[in-house]
Amino acid sequence: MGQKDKAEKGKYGANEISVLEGLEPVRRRPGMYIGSTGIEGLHHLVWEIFDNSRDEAMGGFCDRIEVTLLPGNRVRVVDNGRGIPVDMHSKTKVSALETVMTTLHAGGKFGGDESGYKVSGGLHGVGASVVNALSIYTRAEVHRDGGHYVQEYSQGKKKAAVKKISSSKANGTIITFEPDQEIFKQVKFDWNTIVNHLRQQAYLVKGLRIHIIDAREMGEQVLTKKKTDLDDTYWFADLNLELPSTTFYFEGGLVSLVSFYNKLQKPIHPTVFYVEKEIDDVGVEVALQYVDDMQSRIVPFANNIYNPEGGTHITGFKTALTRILNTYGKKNNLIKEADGGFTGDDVLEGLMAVVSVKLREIQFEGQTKGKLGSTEAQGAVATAFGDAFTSFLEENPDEAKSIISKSLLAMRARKAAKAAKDSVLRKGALEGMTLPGKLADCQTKDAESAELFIVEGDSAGGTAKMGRDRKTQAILPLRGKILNVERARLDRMLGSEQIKNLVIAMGTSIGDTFDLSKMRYHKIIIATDADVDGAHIRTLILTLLYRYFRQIIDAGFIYIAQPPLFKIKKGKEIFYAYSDDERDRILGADAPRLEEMLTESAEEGTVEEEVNEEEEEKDSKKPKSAKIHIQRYKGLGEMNAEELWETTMDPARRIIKQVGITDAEDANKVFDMLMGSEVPPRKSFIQANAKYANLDI
Ligand code: 0RA
Repeated sequence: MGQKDKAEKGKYGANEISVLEGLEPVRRRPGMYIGSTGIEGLHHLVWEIFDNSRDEAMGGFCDRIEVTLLPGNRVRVVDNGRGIPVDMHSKTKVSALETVMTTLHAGGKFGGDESGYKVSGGLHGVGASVVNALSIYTRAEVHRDGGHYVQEYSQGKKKAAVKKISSSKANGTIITFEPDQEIFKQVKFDWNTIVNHLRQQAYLVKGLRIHIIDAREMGEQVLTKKKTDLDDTYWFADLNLELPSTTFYFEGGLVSLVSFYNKLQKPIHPTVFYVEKEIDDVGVEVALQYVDDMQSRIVPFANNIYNPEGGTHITGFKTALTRILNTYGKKNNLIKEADGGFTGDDVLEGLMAVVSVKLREIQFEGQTKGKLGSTEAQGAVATAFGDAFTSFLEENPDEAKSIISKSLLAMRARKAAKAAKDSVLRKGALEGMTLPGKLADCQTKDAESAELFIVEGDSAGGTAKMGRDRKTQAILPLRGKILNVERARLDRMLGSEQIKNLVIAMGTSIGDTFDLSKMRYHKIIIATDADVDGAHIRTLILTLLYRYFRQIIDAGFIYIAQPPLFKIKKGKEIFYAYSDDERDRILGADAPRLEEMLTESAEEGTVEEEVNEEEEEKDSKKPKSAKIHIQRYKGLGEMNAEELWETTMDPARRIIKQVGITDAEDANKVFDMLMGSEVPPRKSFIQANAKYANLDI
């Protein structure tokens, strides 16, 4: 259930709740309420129940929460808050507890609750009914008003009325639930997922103690026996059960979180900056510390929900940070006139920050809660953080100096990188260079008929040299590995031997002295393998051309080779297939059977299978077909010189695709994406996009 729904319903008191819906919609469309019925949705149930207790803690009514994984897929969440009210609701004539647990959107104020924290006040228990609806068993226990009250449910329906089972001096709520296997694909809670989520929550609510216990391996009766001598809202954590368990308690809140993140780092100033302030109804909390590192990390939360894509609060934070460091630096003569000023990126280097906002009405951008959209957060963070950070710098001049020095360092590095790049691009950087030794040039000096094949790897390069028409075709092998290693910065690549080789071979020079008329080949043909590395190298070359040699693309000089994927021998005849479809067309009636064999052993690379001729003969309707032999090419290196010539290089028979500016533009975008630090998305992206479109034959 979204925070927005909670917030909206929060405007109504218990007696004013007009729309009390049953829980059927939740069971009909669980995804709408918990995101999915997969592993994430399953854990969402725990978060929903936990959030209710956490909200109670944020209101200052509770300082301890315990989450236990029980045998039989049950989860038990205990808090020592006020307890969900159990008194009669004047309109529905049922216990407020029952209303909270069995009706949708029942998040009104109960028992005159005016005191809660603005985010949580009066919004309690909203998600509980959703969890209840999706559980085959739920038990709600409340310790409140001198009694211990209990009600049980199945699939959101109560089994009986709320019952007082004993007296109790305690206060608090215990919810035990067992997810319904009819709803969830797999009911298996993940210990690490739960621990990581709850650790983060412990940091966000300072002073809150959170116990997590894994009692899944323990007999239920042991737990029941042990409880007798304890307080009614009993804590398994106090029972010495010798179970896997962990407790989180961070007095420092976000300051502790920043210190935790920086545990393995070298801070460049001792104090973790911290501010907590409310501006125009927006609660703002920021903690930060700079470390001796190039990376930066800003961790954003809105109403304690992590926002991996940032949003308005982060925009406000970054703007204020840049402005304030510039103002302070200039005012105190730490930034010289000639330095200009810090950019947004300069002040981020080495920064570790947590930004957390609390809003009454929360809006996210897009489908997920990944990005905060609430506009008021931007100004509130900028003001609250800005004022406090200015004071911090003024009160701690030594720390201020360290931070400014760090940003100055980043700024100078940025300027040096730009100067280095400019100097490569400057007049004559490549002048007087001789043609690279790696290049096997062609004989003709007539650029119009000359072609340059860029081939992946020395071995394919060797084959291409043997297979080519040396009169018009030049070969430049590129080593794939180097390009991968040096992918970090394009401008740095211009310093790489391999890229230099390519630029010198083309003859046009680069930057100010670029001259299209000096182009030595009017066809540059990129021939990389049909795999991930090949796609990567192709992207890199296209990006380089897009950024520094756009005129060459516009002139139509760039092509991509299209080697065949299969070689098919039918008796004495040889066919090459450039796609799966084409392979099937060539195979004709034999296709289905071969398809099977291919997919079975495709992982091994080369597949060589023959159709069983005896089986063929059994099928009397079909004429006896010839012996069939099929080979899948994974790379150019698998072909011999003759095959490479016939299929990929011979102008009369080959297929090549001309690269247009939009292809290069796309490559440029992909290149930017590939620079991200996460490997799996990069890899899958390349794999998904490794095929070409629009073939010119
Ligand atoms: C409504 C009103 C009050 C507390 C709660 C709900 C409440 C809900 C949950 C759910 C889990 N733990 C909870 N603890 C409290 C306040 C009633 C009052 O004013 O005393």
